[in-house]
Parts: sequence; C-alpha cells; structure tokens
Amino acid sequence: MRRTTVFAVGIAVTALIATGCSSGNNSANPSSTPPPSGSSTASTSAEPTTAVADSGGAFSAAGPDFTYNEAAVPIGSTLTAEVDEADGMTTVDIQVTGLQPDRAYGAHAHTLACGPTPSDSGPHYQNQKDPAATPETPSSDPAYANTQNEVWLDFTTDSAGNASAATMVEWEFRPGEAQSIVIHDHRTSTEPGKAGMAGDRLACVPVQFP
Ligand SMILES: [Cu+2]
Repeated sequence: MRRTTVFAVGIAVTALIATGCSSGNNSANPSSTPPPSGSSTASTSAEPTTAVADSGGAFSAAGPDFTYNEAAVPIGSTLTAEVDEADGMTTVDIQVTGLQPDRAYGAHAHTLACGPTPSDSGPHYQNQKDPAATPETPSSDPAYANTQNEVWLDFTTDSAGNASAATMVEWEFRPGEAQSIVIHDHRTSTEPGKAGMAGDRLACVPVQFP
C-alpha cells in the first residue's frame, strides 16, 4: 500500500518539475496542477488537503530555493515535496535530484521561511513543543525530537545523486507554523543531547504546508 502511494506521488511530482522547468520562472500557477486522484474509498474521511513545495525546482545562491553549500547541494539540483493531510494524519514525500551521489543527508520540516542565512528557517516543527527549547538551544530531547513529533526526511542518494523519502505522522500541521524543508549535512541523530541534530544546513526549500 505504501509503495503504491509513493509511486503515485512520484508521478505527480514529475509533472510538477516539468511545469516548473518549462515556465522558466517561479510563477507556476498551483491551480493548473491536476488534483490527486484515487484514495477516495474511505466512507467518512474528509477530503485530503494537498500542498506542494513552493519551488521553481532548482537551488540557487539567491533563492527562493537556497543552497548554502554548492558542493553538497549544487546549483540546479532540486527538491520537490508533496504534503497530504487528512483525518488527523500527515504524509510528506520528497524527491531530490542532482545532489552528490551515494551520500547520506538529513532533512526536516522547519518552522520559518528560507532566507539567505542558513539559520533563517528556525528550529524544527514539533507537534508537541519541547518546553525546554529556546531560540538559542533548540530541542535535543528524544522525547520531543523524534520521528513521531517532528517531520524527518533523511535520505541517501543513488549513484546519479537522486533520492526520495517519505514520512507519516499522526497529526496535522498548525497553519502557518511550518514553512520550509531544510537539507542537512548528515543523518539525524537520536541520542539524548543530540536528538534532531543533523549537522550544517546545506539548503532550504520553501514549502506551503496545509
Ligand atoms: Cu533540520
């Protein structure tokens, strides 16, 4: 079931990339994207809400998809995301292209918008906010910084520098409180004091979460 879902999402994302490339700018009209089909069998489910990355499709030094390390996230590489919310569940799928081959990266949903400085995107989005976290010392408590309370999308690229990742959590985003996906230097740590940490911020993509 999960494989089928990811495959279907991949088709949608491919179409999105093609639209973004052909338009040559960031003015792609979301309303021109066909709505996802299928998955309408549940008797009482609300209509799923779908969002896609607000992205022209390619990283650059000037944004809106920022790369902060052009060796690890080359100019012209891409990250696209699809976010589906329904019935108190959220699924996030991402696809990346053109990164370094055979390399592990970390990735998460962050609270603030991307900017020219890596720290602009703020801390990770948490469903239950860690009361001990501050702007200076973000949450590193495994009770809060984990795959169920945050959105982690770590991936390892193939020999062509491409990868995909997906996660599902049992909650929906608070509107406006998650605005970006950040790619990090290494996989996300889970041990106390380091939980949620994944090294330098390499790149940032603006995402309109539902
Ligand atoms: Cu992060």
